[in-house]
Amino acid sequence: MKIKRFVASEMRQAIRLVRDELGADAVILSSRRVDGGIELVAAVDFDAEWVNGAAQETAPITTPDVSPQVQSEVVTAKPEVGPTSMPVVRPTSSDGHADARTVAALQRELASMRGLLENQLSQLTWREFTREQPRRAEVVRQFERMGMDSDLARELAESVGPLRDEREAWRDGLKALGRRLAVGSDEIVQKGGVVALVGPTGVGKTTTLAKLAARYLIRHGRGQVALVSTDSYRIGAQAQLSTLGQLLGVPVYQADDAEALTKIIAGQTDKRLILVDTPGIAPRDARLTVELQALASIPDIRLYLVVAANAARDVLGETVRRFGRVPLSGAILSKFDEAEALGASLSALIRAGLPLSYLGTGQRVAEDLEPARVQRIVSQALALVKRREREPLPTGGRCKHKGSDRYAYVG
Ligand SMILES: Nc1nc2c(ncn2[C@@H]2O[C@H](COP(=O)(O)OP(=O)(O)OP(=O)(O)O)[C@@H](O)[C@H]2O)c(=O)[nH]1
Ligand SMILES: [Mg+2]
Repeated sequence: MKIKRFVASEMRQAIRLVRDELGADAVILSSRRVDGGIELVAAVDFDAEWVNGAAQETAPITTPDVSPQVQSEVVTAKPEVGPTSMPVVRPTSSDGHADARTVAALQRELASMRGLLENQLSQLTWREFTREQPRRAEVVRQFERMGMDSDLARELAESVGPLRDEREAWRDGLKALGRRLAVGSDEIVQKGGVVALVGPTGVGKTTTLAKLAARYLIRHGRGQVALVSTDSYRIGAQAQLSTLGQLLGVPVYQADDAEALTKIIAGQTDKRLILVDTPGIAPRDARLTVELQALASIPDIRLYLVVAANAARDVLGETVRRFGRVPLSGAILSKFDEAEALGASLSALIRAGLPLSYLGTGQRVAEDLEPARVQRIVSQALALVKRREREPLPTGGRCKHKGSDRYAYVG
């Protein structure tokens, strides 16, 4: 179990700190006003076994009823980080021992109470905000229609100055978004080097790799690119890359571990760009950190995270957070052409401070990759809002794309 103390000037900010640091599964154990704001104590990875062990060592102080078979007692926890001691309400079964199911039930209860509290709090602050700053509130609403995270929408709206009308406020909001969105400079193709694409399964890593190779060939000619597959898990992965290599006239190598990869790279002295394909790993896969660290240990390698623009908000946040455990040089947003909204992916990247280098805009290898440009991204995000409002998604179905009708965005 990891317990940590957070201090922030207001509740929303404190909750965000907890989320960013401990993730969405964190449970808030206590909150109180302190000098300079709010103090929250939160925990993650609630460890039922540890609780069980500690239960036997500590005498109960109070035993209020929690359920017919369950009682609770107050004990002092030994946190890994944060305050030296802290009261924790701990469940015990009728024979005096905590059981995992009870702990899980309490965790769920706490999480739903936290949800309720957060909801009420945000409704209250939102009402106040709308009354006091209607222009900024409208900017927040517009960003939320784009699918941006509410907190980020609020932050962007805060940077909107005193204004004359709504249009100006919105234009300022979009400029603030443009400033926050870091983009690359086609640097993989311009600079070359050793580049590995990492990311969850099926996001388009191998296709993007081939697109980058094709873009490099078009720009710099043949003979300077090599592809390396490190995917020895999946049947067909090597064959997929070999086929793409043959189509592009580029050599393809296979590396089964970091040592082999280092040797292959060292042997490619005549190549200016070495592109390394990796197996897809789910963000919560236990192998993730080990695999990423092995890859990051290769000399001079640059890691780019591929995320799919059409992935769910939670998945995007989790992906960026977990893959961000090793230094990433940037992100590539694939399936840009399939996204119904861009706010969630942009929010995740902005929150992580990860520059967006390329956009995958379709399945064609030679054509469907663009260096990321702020104006293009923001214009598309606005066009998608307009399209969704014109053609609402039928329940359970997908909206058909009918060409892009873009708002003008001047960054
Ligand atoms: N529409 C669209 N499809 C894409 C894009 N990029 C990749 N795809 C498709 O997504 C599917 C998966 O692509 P892959 O490149 O095999 O994905 P991957 O991340 O390498 O998959 P794993 O190796 O299994 O983890 C393929 O059907 C691609 O054609 C894109 O930018 N837009
Ligand atoms: Mg692949």
